Amino acid sequence: MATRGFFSSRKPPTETDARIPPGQYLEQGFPVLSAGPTPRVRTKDWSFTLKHGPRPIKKWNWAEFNALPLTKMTRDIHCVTAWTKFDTAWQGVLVDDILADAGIEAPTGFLLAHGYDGYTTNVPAKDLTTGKAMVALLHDGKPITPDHGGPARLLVPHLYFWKSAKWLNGLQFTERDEPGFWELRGYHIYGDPWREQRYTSDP
Ligand SMILES: Nc1nc2c(c(=O)[nH]1)N[C@H]1C(S)=C(S)[C@@H](COP(=O)(O)O)O[C@H]1N2
Ligand SMILES: [Mo]
Repeated sequence: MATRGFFSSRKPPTETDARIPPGQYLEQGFPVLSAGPTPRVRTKDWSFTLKHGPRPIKKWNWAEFNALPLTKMTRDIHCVTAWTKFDTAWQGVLVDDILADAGIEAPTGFLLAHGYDGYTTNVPAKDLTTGKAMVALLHDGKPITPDHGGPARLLVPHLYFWKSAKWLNGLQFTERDEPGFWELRGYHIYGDPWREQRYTSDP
């Protein structure tokens, strides 16, 4: 057997490695992860409500929501179950544009996202605004399939993917950072994949 140099068994870090957060692997497919059965929401029955606590600020039906400015976002996504998928392509309405249409600025520092399945997840307002997040309506140029959260899902690509609530039907400003479905069951309150914030006890 030939003698190997010190580092020859290790490949030099690549651009690909630099895009994969610690403890993640690169996935080519698009796994489906849902806590329960897939709700089938027809667009004619769909609505989206923006709330401040219990108080509705504004409600949109499908046609009204689709008339808001559409933005494209292509981002890497990171699931806490350890897969990372590169360059996922979405189109939807930036949370900034939803707030602008409602004529408000964030009234509190925190939000809860709500899904038609009863799922909730908390995200700080600063992580949903300034172009960081959208309510996605299209994936790869086509309507989002029901298993991936269609008709509409939240996309918060810089946090673990459990923050990207599927079957979205509302965003609610809350006075405090209130843990959602997975955050109450042991997942981290914030969920930054680059700091590997998987579980409640992670710093
Ligand atoms: N409404 C709702 N949103 C949800 C979930 C869910 O069960 N219900 N699962 C979350 C989890 S844990 C993950 S990893 C992603 C998975 O999205 P995907 O099925 O499109 O990969 O959706 C998140 N959003
Ligand atoms: Mo997940």
